[in-house]
Amino acid sequence: MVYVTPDTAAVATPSRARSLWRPAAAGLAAALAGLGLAELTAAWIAPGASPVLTVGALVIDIVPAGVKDLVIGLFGTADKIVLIVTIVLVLLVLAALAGILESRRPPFGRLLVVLIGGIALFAALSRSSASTLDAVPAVVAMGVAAIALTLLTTRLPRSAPELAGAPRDLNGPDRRRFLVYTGVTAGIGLLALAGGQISAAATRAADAARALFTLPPASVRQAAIPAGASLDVAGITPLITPNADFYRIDTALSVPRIDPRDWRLKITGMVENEVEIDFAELLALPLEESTTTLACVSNYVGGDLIGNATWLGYPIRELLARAKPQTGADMVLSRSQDGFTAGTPIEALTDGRNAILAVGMNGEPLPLEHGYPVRMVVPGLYGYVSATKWVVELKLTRFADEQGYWTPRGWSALGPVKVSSRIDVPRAGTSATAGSVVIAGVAWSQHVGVSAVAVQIDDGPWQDTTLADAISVDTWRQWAYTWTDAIAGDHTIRVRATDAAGLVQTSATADVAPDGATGLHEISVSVS
Ligand SMILES: Nc1nc2c(c(=O)[nH]1)N[C@H]1C(S)=C(S)[C@@H](COP(=O)(O)O)O[C@H]1N2
Ligand SMILES: [Mo]
Repeated sequence: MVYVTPDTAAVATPSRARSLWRPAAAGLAAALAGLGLAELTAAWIAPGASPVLTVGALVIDIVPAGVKDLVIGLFGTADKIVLIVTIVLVLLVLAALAGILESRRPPFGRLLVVLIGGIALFAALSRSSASTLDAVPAVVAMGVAAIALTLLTTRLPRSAPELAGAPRDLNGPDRRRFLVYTGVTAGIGLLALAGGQISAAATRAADAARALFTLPPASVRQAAIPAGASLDVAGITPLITPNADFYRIDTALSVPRIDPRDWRLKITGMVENEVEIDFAELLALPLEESTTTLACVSNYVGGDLIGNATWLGYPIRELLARAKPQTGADMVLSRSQDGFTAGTPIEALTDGRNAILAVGMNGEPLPLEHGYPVRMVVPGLYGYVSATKWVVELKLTRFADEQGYWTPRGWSALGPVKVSSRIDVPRAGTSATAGSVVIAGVAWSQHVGVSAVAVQIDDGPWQDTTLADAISVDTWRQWAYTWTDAIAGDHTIRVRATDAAGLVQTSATADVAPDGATGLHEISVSVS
């Protein structure tokens, strides 16, 4: 057989482009076939090991926090789609390169394929919940792509006659055969890719159906929410965040899908008795309802990575009491099915607050993306050190010995929520009509409680606002203030909360890392 040689490209300028695009197309088709069959395999036998998603998870794990924050800032919640599209684009560029390499310097194209496959294999197996089955999609990708690449590049139309000055018939049998092979290979890849998506969607639908089971009634009901806890102000954040609007933060590219019949929680580590409990046993315990505001440490001042829900669950302290922690243990390292961990002080789980293993959220089973079937909710602590979703293990240990997922990545081992407040109306940057303008929002200091909220207009004095009734110290409180003499012009409005311990929200700004943002939420409004 005759390969397109670098000499061909160098000498025969008109055929140079042709001599590049055909091998590139061969590489692309080989990659599509490999990727498609690998994604299909993943959807069938290893739902957690989709090569694109596991490589994406690897990227999330290794990129520096600063880059992550930048990307989240740029693309908001589209960040995962952007990541997946980027991975696919990089793959396609490398695939074209592999085709060109293989046509000129075999076997370097195949070596590149093996290298890419090796990265996918590493990504699949480095997940903490990885099983040997998870290696299969990456191996399929590597094998299929390498074989397809070899077959296609050895069927490239011969270019020697072009070099000899006698251009081939470009519609000749070699070219047609090459096009057919390439087209069929790419077609198989696309069909497999589509099949994988359909199969994954079917799994998702089945899991959603399973999630529609009926929750048992609460043994301890949440005390009725006082009527005065909600202020009648248009545009204010609702007191209870609907599940569909609840912020979502996690490191999981594909939501873990746990069959509740398979779910088990183990309490391990520094305990007298290891405890294991399954889902039916958990549901049979006296479940309690409690309303708790959950906040993310990455919530910047004025941001919306915070939500308030009524959770149904079982107190973690009761299960810890069964396990009998040994003296010296000061941390519960909770682990999710997908490997995320959070280190929570035992104190916060046993001091009587509503620290629960939650199964329900606002009257529904936990939505899949909020931790179905079981997650932790601990009032007073940021989610990254307490709110493990898809939780499967509680390990009693010591802060001196172990760290939760985010701690080695630049976040504090301890994450108590900081007192903060936010202006929801008027919306930042909007205009208002001169005269009477209602300013309103929410303020929080979980497990301490909010005792006062004040606003400042331009550089005027701080004015006390009207606080709605509290549900409990664990939830945010709405507040409102009527600005009676708003005059035309541009104005700045600031808000400041004071917690029940007398701590006034600081105006000193701090970044979200390592333990939560500080500063005052400030908006600009133009009055006309
Ligand atoms: N399994 C798992 N649980 C997790 C996380 C995660 O990445 N994986 N992120 C935590 C963080 S940082 C936050 S703020 C809360 C968010 O919970 P939500 O998505 O239900 O709002 O979940 C916590 N629990
Ligand atoms: Mo978070």
